[in-house]
Amino acid sequence: MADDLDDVTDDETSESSEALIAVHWREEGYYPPPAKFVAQANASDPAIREQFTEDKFPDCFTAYADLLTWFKPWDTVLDTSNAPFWKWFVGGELNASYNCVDRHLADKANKAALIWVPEPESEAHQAITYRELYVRVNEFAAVLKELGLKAGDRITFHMPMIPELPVAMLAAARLGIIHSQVFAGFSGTAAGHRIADSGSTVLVTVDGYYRSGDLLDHKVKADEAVEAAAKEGQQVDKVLVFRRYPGRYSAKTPMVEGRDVFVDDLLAAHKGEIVEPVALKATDPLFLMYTSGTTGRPKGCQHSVGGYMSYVAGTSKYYQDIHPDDTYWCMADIGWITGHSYIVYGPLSLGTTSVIYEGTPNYPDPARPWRVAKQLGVNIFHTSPTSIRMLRKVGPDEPAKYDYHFKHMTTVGEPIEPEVWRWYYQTVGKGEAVIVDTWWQTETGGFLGSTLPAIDPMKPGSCGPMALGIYATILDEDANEVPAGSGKAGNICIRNPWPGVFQTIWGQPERFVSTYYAKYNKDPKSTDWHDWPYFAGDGAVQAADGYFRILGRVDDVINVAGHRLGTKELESAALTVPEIAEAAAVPVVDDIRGRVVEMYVSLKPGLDPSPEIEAKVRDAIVTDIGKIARPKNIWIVPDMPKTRSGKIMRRVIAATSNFADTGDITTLANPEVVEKIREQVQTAKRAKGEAPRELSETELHEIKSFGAE
Ligand code: 6R9
Repeated sequence: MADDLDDVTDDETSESSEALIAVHWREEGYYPPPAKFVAQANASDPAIREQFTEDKFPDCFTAYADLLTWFKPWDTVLDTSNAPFWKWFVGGELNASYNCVDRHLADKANKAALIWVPEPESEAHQAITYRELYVRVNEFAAVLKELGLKAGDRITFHMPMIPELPVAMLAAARLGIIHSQVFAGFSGTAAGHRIADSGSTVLVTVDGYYRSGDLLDHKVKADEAVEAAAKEGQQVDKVLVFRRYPGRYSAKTPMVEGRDVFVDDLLAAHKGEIVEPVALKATDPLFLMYTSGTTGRPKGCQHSVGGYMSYVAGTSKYYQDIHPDDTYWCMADIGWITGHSYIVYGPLSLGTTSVIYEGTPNYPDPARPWRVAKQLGVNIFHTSPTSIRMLRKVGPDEPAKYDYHFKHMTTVGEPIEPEVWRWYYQTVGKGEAVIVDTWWQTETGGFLGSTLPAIDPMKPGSCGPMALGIYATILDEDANEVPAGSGKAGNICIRNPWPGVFQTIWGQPERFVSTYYAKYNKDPKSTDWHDWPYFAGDGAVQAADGYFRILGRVDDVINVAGHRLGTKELESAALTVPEIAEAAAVPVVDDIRGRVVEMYVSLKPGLDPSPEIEAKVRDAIVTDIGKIARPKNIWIVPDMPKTRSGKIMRRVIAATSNFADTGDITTLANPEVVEKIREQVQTAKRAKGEAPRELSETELHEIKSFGAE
């Protein structure tokens, strides 16, 4: 990626032209949206597109901003004067918490805002009305205020899928405190890095939560997080601990005197307290969401109050087709951007009922989601290809046994195979539900590519056209446009700013520009948005019908079950093991999780490979990042294949792990090592029954060009 261009050698530049490959895939047939869906849809008139054509940009997006309640209207829709740090709705003032909670009290006070489904089926679900949400958000805001937190301060949450998480988010948002929620499955150390990067002095956590039938001790991770943050010079003064069962401590890890406090104890002093929502500038930050990139340091993507809220409200209305009377269930985790935008801020801003599920989809059996759907009357369902593949594998016939009816379903996070799409459509959706395959990113705040559900026909495997007001293009390495219907792939870019786009990388503005905008910008001084295409870091092809098909990352990021892991993060974790001299992470195609990680490591001189060293590497990765990053295999190899300039050729080992052709290796400094590694790895994999099925054209392309740029 652009921020690594300095050390690109000749070997790499010649390979990057591989981004421009011919992609042949079978053209899939179209599926029209069901008539019943069309009849009730928020957007059913194709004329809506005309309101968002390029000549109406940027004013077209006021239609999204108008879905919110503003304390003060904006003067300028889009200010480009400090390009590419776009400012939306300048002069406007609003509050996200007010928009998601207070404004619904007039007509929806007794309607459920959230329905929380605990993982144990013996525990009843809990409906939280908009009035109750109002009370809880205000009380927790009072706690935050008492701690001295104010607008512009940062606070880190390391919380699982319990209602206290959206309550805490909305309480922070009420005061303008910038929240940074770290996925609960990430390790304490990973949370600690993010605490340090954001400069948070308060960590909010919970004693325990259920995952696959176990009540996990989560508090232990807070201790690790505080320690990791301290190592980076960031002191955490307070750890606020919610209790999974109020009044009863569910963790084994002791509370730290003076630092750790139970939230239910603190709340007692603030019963019924009201904290007025702060009128924030539209351009003030709402939250940070960390994601992985090409370097080891995670990127804190900073999202704005006004632009972000407008964009998630607008896309929730037109693309999720949310009406206030719907029961909407997004099975993603709030620890990811999908949960922020499409469990919390989008749905609640529209006053709907949003379901939150604590546990794993297949607990205690793969029919759980369908029982929940039936019991709660869910009619909009949102999940990832990984979950769909898993439910299809372990319970292909379960949906038919349950009387639920979805009108709308979403898939997000990774490309979905047409076969898997068809099972989702026919079996989960019973042929009654429309599907949107939404392509977007942590950075983009909301959907970029998707069909308009009542207007555009669906095509399995393609996300469809770009969303309203998003003008995309596919560029080759020389910034030439790759035409639709050419069958060629390139880098997908968005030519224009949109309200949901992140404002910067927290504390790394240069990286923001170099990673996302420098690649195709020809005039760094320009304040004309036309000069700043947004480089998404995904490969894509556009068919003759205008539909986009996303092929996957073009950078060193591995998408495991829809979650981005940076190779550098994985490798630096492995390198914390004293025996390790070099480490390289590569993706391996996996039928359920899309991709999984395999690590290659070489040892310091004089050391011999051993299962203990392997275990140390595995533990280091789980400790530093979390279980999600646990490598499928760790290969201790005699040497890494390298270029003459000494760079590890990840594409060669990626090909080896995937039983693909290693391609041209004559330019390597040590070509002889390739055969040795192949013999070692593939023999061991065959013995474990891990030889993969034949790879598709696009999978092959990703593997063979992995780490090329
Ligand atoms: C929302 C989210 C972003 C990366 C993105 C792309 C992949 C997401 C996709 C998809 C194909 C889709 N991706 N949605 N690929 N089809 N519908 O997932 O954000 O975690 O930041 O990941 O995920 O590669 O660049 P994030």
